[in-house]
Amino acid sequence: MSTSKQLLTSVEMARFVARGFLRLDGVVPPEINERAVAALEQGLPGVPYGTPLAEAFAPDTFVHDLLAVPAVAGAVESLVGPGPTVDHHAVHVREPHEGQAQPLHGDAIIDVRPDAFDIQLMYYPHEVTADMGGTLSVPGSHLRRINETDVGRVQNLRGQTRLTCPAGTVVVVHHGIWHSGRRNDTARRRYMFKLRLNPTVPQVRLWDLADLHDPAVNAELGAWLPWYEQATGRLEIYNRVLLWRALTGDDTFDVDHWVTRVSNRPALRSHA
Ligand SMILES: O=C(O)CCC(=O)C(=O)O
Repeated sequence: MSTSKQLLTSVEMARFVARGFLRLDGVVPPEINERAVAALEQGLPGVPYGTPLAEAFAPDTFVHDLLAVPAVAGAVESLVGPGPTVDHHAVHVREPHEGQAQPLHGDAIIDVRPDAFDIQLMYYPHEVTADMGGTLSVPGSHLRRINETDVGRVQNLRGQTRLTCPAGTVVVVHHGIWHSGRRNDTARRRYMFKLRLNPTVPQVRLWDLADLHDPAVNAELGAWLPWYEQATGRLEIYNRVLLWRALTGDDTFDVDHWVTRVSNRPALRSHA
């Protein structure tokens, strides 16, 4: 296994900005997964809010080794930069034959920061099959700001995904993504370890910029998702442009002139 960080490409960053998540399937080696399952069964000690990530987990813990996996380290650095702090972590269990699912929710009250976001790592140390209560999420929902479970009455949205994955999968999500743990119809506990990280640096041009001008970046940022309404869905694209401008420092970037048009405020000229 390579030990260096694998930074995200611009196309991957644009996909994250558009969809609110990034899947890293099976990137964590079996040895770490086995230690993780044993640790999650026991429960993990808490970490005070704001602890520097580098100090939060001792070198002999699975979390320390999880964060050193090059694909994970590269995604974290690309999205929140060096030196993030721990917001909180949690062990999410879907109990065997629990009989119910969680309501759809976002892990945030309405959060209108235009130029900063937190990430959450969702780590699945064992395989998650279709009947095991994999996390349901709604691609492209992260910029539709909601207040926690206020969307709990929503049952199904076109394009939602219910996670199935191999052992050792990490899904990195924007803090605003709508999601819920589903019903586990198996006899086995389903574990997921969640770690929320706060940036401590401006989230500007932190990834591998080699493909910044690849047309695929624009295609990702303009992608229409199946649950978007004809009119309101336009606001998702608009908000992606604002976030991409913040992340790149390029305040001329646009998709279809939408942000440029409404930012146009010619200054009054003084007449001599
Ligand atoms: O258990 C799951 O799949 C998701 C749980 C979760 O992320 C939450 O409760 O916020």
